[in-house]
Amino acid sequence: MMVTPTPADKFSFGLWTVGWQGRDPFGDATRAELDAVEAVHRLAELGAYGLSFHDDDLFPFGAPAAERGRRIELLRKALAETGMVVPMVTTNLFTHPVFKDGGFTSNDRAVRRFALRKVLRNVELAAELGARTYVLWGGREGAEYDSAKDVRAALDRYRESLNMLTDFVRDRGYDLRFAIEPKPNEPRGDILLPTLGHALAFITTLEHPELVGVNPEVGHEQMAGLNFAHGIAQALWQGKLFHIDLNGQRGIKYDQDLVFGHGDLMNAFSLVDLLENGGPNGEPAYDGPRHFDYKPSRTEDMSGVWDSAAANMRTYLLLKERARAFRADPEVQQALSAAGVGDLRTPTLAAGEGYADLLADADGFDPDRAGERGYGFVRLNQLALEHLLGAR
Ligand code: GLO
Ligand code: NI
Ligand code: NI
Ligand code: NI
Repeated sequence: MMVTPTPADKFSFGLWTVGWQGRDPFGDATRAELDAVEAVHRLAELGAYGLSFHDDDLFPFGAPAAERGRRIELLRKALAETGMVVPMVTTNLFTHPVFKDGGFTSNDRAVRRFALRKVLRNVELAAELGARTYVLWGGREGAEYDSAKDVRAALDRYRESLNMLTDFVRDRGYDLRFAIEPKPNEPRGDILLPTLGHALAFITTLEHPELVGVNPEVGHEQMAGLNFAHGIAQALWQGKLFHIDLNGQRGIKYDQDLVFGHGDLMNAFSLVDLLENGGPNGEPAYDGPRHFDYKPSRTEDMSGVWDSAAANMRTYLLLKERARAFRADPEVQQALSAAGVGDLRTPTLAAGEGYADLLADADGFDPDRAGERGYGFVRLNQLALEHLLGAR
């Protein structure tokens, strides 16, 4: 079984994940600061291929140009030494108090202009480092009180910012696309563009929708009680899965950011099956980074941090292997066929058939008989579960 990650698996990590010091609303940091250069080396040794970061993960907020440049050079050197790449970059528009009412959608216009400048500068850096995706997580874009935010005006401002960003990459000729990361709440009481579906609908209103997709996160959709694998299927169907944040979440509660699979394991299995086997002919349906956005629990010391980083990749590869075995099992193929799963690919109407033909079609369909059909979905799901458990 191949559970040793290699760069070909395209695993990437946020610098803020392994670098999380364990500070939460109730407790202080439980771990020391992690140096970016060390993170690159350790992740490379574990078999990852990429590192992503927020501007402020790499250099402190408001760092003078020289300090910013020095930190970037250190990162470049670590990348060159390890062969690691930077597939995605993002902006911190949430930590500094200036963003307490949001960045792009703050009620304060000067804050909005500052936020946009912060993003533009960092997009420049992303392009220089060869990133292909720029993620926008608007954690502070929202409200606690309905009367405090004009949601339609906020969406106008959100759109205005996105339109400027797509103009910027077009003018500069950057090979970079944007990915919106939805989240229903936390840190704001309610966040704008709370789910995948809201984000996909919003994107259709932009000037350059082709340059904007989504970066869905397992835990975020599950915080809204939604089926993550279904959401990913729709994002793929709309050609909008530009990036993905993998982690684990147990039910509708705060954002847990557990290791991938340490939450809804059955849904994680379906997700990996979809990503790896969901192409039209059973090939992968997604070829971007397998990016982990998790938090090593604050109970862990540094060796626990690296164990947890490795655990994400190992779980993914184990699920990939289990999904392969599931697809290769003749009994599964038979159960899929009995369940009519493949039949859904047949168009409902024949070629050239219109409503008049359909209405005239008395094909002797008997709804009562059709209503007696057993679909065998439970048997199929049990086969999936047994493959997942390694029982088959
Ligand atoms: C928080 C988000 C956050 C984003 C990151 C990338 O819940 O998941 O970690 O993924 O800021 O933009
Ligand atoms: Ni998150
Ligand atoms: Ni999360
Ligand atoms: Ni995320």
